[in-house]
Amino acid sequence: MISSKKAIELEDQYGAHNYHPLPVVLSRGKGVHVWDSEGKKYYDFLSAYSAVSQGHCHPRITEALKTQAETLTLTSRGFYNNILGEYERFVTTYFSMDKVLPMNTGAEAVETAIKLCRKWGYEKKGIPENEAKIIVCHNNFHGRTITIISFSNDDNAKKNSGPYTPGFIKIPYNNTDALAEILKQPDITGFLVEPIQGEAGAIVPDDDFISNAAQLCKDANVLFIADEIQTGIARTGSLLAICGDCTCEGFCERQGTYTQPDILILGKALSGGIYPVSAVLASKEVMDVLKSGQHGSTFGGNPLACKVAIAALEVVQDENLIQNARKLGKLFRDEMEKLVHSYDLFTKIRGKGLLNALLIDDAPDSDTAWRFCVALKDNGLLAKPTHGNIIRFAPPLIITEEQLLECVAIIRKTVQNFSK
Ligand code: IF1
Repeated sequence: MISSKKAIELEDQYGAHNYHPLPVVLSRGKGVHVWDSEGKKYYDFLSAYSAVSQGHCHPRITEALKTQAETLTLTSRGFYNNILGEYERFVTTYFSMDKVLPMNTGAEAVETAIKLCRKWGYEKKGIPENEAKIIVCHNNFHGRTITIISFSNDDNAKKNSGPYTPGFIKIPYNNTDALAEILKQPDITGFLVEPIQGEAGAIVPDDDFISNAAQLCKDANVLFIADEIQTGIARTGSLLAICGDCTCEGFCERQGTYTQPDILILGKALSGGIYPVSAVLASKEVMDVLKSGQHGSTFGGNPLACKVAIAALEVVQDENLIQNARKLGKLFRDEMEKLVHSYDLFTKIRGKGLLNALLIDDAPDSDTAWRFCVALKDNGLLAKPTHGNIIRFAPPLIITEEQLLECVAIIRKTVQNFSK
């Protein structure tokens, strides 16, 4: 196996420099742990941005992958296959939606949802051709394609990639008055929103923001589009973040303030990080505006992806990951609150379930959060800053209480020996 140093050199020489990774080279993962090329073990508190929620290399999911990989991996949609229909029934039932359009990456699914929403606007709502508008929120993150960055305010991802896609209106996040005002405008076809803004730093809106927003959209005949790519599938202590304060003890008894979206976008943990799988789910009325030849992708809905996704979702249900994320997320924030009160370096901990973020007391353009993550790495815990001075903490949802408390101890030990 090549050394970490050599691996970094190769990426530097032959790879695009579109990332700035923490200086660690991973070569193995199992459960909540990863190992670097020299064999050092770490807790993974990034979980590939919530994709590895079921833990690295979960045996049930890898077994599903291996078995299907030796049977039939890809047929294209030029033919039927014996797995897709089974998956479509499974995933629509799992999320109580009528129909699914299977894709591969999250950004692809977001683009699909935008296309679907616009088409519905023209063909069902009667919006004049090319006039449809979709409302989005400031500081959103929905991917990095040209259309998606067209409505981003992250200049780093946006600059010098115009001309931008028109037809999007930005409003402040967590502001139903601003939404209500914009909804008075004509030609609005959808509202695309993250139920919790992940990349912005685990921004949790008011408890009633999502349900109020969905109601306002319903009253205005506008599609409510939930991007649950990062917040969905048990990450925030409910099946979906739009479930609100879930109290389910079993699997999704639809308690709490569940808000049914018109379009639901999933990705990441839909495959447990084993394979790129994303999905757009919608009501029959919305999904049926797409006719043959109007959308799709070579790998979308391939048998391998479908089997992996079924296994990944079964793990979430069978291992009670919703309840574990809810319980251990609260424990993590309670323990971190003690550190916030004890150390000036920490100004705030926020989040829901096991999607949390720690605010570091320094300027967003400082390297303090980065240096703290490097110090955490040296102490055996991997995490990464989102924007500047915010560190995201998002372990796999299979983490145990004992492991979580060990990680809190690592964070405590690190801050005790850290100087700004
Ligand atoms: C990277 C950020 C997180 C997402 C939401 C769509 C997508 C994402 C809510 C697109 C993807 C990933 C992308 C990943 C880092 C990570 C990320 F830092 F980029 F912003 F999580 F916050 N909607 N988020 O979070 O899904 O096309 O990536 O499958 O390295 O770019 P994708």
